[in-house]
Amino acid sequence: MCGIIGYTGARSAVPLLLGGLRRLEYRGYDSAGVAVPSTTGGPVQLSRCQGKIAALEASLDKAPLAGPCGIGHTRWATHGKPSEVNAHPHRAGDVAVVHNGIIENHAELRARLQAAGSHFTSETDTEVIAHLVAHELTKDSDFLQAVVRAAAQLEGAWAIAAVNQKQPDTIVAARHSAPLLLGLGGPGVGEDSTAAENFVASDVSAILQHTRVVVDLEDGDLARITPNHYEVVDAHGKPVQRPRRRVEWSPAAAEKQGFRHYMLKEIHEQPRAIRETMLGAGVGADDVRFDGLSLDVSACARIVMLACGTSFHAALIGRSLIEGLARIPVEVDIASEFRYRDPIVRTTDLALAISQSGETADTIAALKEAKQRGAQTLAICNVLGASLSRVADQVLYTHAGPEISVASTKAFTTQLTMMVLLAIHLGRRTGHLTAERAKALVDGLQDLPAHIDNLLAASAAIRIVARRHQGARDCLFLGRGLCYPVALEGALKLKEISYIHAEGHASGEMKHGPIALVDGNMPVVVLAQRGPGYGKVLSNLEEVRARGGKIIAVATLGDHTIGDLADDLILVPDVAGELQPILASIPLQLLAYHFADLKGTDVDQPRNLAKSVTVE
Ligand code: HGA
Repeated sequence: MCGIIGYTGARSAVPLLLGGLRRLEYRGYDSAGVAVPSTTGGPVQLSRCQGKIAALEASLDKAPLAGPCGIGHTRWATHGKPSEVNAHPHRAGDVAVVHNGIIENHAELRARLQAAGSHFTSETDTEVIAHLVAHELTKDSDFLQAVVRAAAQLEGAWAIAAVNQKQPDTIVAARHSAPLLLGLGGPGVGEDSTAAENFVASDVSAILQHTRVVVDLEDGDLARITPNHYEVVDAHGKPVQRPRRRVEWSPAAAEKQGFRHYMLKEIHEQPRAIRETMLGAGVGADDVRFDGLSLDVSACARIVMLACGTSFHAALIGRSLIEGLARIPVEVDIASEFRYRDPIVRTTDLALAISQSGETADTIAALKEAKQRGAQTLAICNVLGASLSRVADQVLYTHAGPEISVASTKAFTTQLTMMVLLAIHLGRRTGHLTAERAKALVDGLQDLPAHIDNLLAASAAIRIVARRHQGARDCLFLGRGLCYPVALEGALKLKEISYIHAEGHASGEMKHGPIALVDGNMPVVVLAQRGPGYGKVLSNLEEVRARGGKIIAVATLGDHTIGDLADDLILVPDVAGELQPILASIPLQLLAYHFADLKGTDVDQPRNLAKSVTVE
């Protein structure tokens, strides 16, 4: 959510901080700011703005801040409205702090600090951190240990970066239930450094241009960086060793590469991304091995899937796939609900958490809960080394590459691909999936990238459909069976980026309520793939038509019946039922994209949203 970057070295900090913040802006974008220790004495210099990074850049153009060390932040407000005074960094005494997360005991800390004479200027929970550190520095000038003592008083979640005017080349960072890593620069290590330098960031994409060598902080860790040195300590201030890691994602993968929006680029990356998912899984002729995965399938009585948002929709599809192909019972839970309903978890359960970023706070908390109650744990995520991978016993990576657009596309279809692969893997081991059927599915998977390329070629035609319904204020999405969650996801995508009110329903549920909404102004997107239930979908279409609704049908190539019932028709190649959700998702992504683009919304950074929801 909020993005954090810090730099200390020989170069001017502000351009590096702004470059990093631009790459992080997708995480949160209601305000931004930087803090740079002064090179001429005086307090740490601040520049903060409400709105996007462009506003901060404009303000820094007018009033530049000089110095070779600094911290920057792009905010997604949780405590206090988006405004300049609530924007980070927050300053107290010699200290300035940026923070991602929520300090749950901020009210009592604020009261205590105010009683001791601290003067607060913002409504945020974050400001207490700055005052606590400043207060601790009055007892002992060791900056790192002051943050250790301050952090020990916090409850909640935080990734923090702090600077101190008294040690102007030093940044202290702390991580507790929110992502943070160090980036190591300097000659021979960094991508472009000629002198000693180091970084801290909430997301590797912020620093990838400058270094690929990172140190992942563990929960509870704190770190001190100077241009020449870094050290990591645990929550008690005792030194700990954390390994270095080389990041293989190229900076180009996080650029728009000529596409108008990241979302459009990521939609077009799906053929490649799905190939990568399969390569990573070890797909054989009639089996999927997942080298390194060891699940005792015979001991697994049930799978409990935990996820939020788009990943939750992938989980719903995964449930049908695994139950269908492996005959293992599966339950799906919204991660944010799971731990608050005193769930029944047994040691024979496998808890499977799904999250693109692997940083989704609700999903991490739910998986921890399941683990604590004795379940085996497995995670599916996209980002290597993410927090979820450290909570789960085992991890499957989707290898979709960086997803920058807030609205998820390639992360979803690669999750669906992973669900098919996992269902094949499990089905072969429970003995319910024959080699012949597995081979047909594997062959079908191999054909998907080419099918998706063909669907992407229909983007212009889908734009025409979106243009025809451009005035719509509401939209209904209907699907059956495996395509019911696709309808949910289609509706989510449309509302996220176009702000058109959209609802997804199981087709059979329409007559139990949603049909009351249907009129001549209401486009109804119907997933009408051939297969079981097709006849019933046709009946649903008739019901919509009878009420004057406008039908956009997503149907199977070669279907000559449906054209007479639909106002607009989008055809999808005929593939095995298990693979239909992947293909059916593509036109819905394009439809949402074109609706939003025609309306002129901020497609990649839709209002009120942020990528990677690291607060509960
Ligand atoms: N609680 C802080 C930081 C918000 C955050 O981490 N969002 O993801 C604030 O409201 O400023």
